[in-house]
Amino acid sequence: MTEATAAEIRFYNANPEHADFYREIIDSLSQRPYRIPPKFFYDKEGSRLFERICDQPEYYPTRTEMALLEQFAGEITELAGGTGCFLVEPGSGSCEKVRTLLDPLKPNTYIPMDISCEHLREAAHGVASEYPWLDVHAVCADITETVSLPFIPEQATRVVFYPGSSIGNFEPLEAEAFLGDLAHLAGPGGGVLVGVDLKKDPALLHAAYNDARGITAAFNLNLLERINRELNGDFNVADFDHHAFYNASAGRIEMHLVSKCRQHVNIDGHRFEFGKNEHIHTENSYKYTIEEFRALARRAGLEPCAVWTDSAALFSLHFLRFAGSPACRFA
Ligand code: AVI
Repeated sequence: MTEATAAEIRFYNANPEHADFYREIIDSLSQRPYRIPPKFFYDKEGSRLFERICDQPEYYPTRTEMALLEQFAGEITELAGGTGCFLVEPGSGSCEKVRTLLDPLKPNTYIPMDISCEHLREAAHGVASEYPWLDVHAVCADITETVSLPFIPEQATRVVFYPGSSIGNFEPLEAEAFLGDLAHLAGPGGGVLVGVDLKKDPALLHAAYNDARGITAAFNLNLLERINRELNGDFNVADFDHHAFYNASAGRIEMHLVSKCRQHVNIDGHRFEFGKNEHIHTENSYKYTIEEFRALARRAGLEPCAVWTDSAALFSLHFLRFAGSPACRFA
């Protein structure tokens, strides 16, 4: 379904939300250990809480990546082949970071994509009204499923922007497959710009996922509230704790929801048992060294062109090309 709206965006709705959410929650809680995919964090409230996480002093990735984007927008534009590309942003969220690129990169069309339709619509309208010269085609879809973008002309240069280290929320093999999809989306001559959180002192990582104001805890627990709201669940949210820690051997932050007592929960007539201290594993956030990530990208069919990092080596920004594209000047 597509519709033109007053703020001059085009909105495509693949309607990803309800049916998938119901099926995947019931399936996930029908197996032990319990595990729910992190993509379900992002209903309207979850998206709002995630934006608040990004503003917390302990959560360094957002401000560090923004500074890198501002500092290197000129080089990024050069690598993108100059102005006039079709800029695709899977998982665009609030569309904040892309604003650092729009003036220097001057894309022909911006294509934000997100699973949270309402949030996407608002964010896309915001971009369209702030940048009246820009065509905005918003696509509401689950980006982990195959999505086609037939409105991009065959000969257009495509740049795929995937910031925020969301790549870290995939298991490494899934990340490789997903990067392979991004490589094909960019195609020969196109580019993929990816933000990747770096391995670092575990104390900094621990603090980033256990902020003092409890916003990350609220974000994690909102998953249970969402199940109650949308799937007729009866989780007593106060009977669960947020638990986040760095698993050094796996190179990832893990987030869990821990049952404080023995209890059972009903979701639309399905009954699920929880022992005291039993966990629902809700997210992994993998951290990579620059070389680990470059190796992953190469396996996905992408050639590393450039990488930028901050002086404290907290975060990295990679520009990659479809393997077989003309050589990268910054390689
Ligand atoms: C979206 N993603 C990259 C965030 C992360 O850091 O893994 C999600 C998040 N979870 C807790 N805090 C932030």
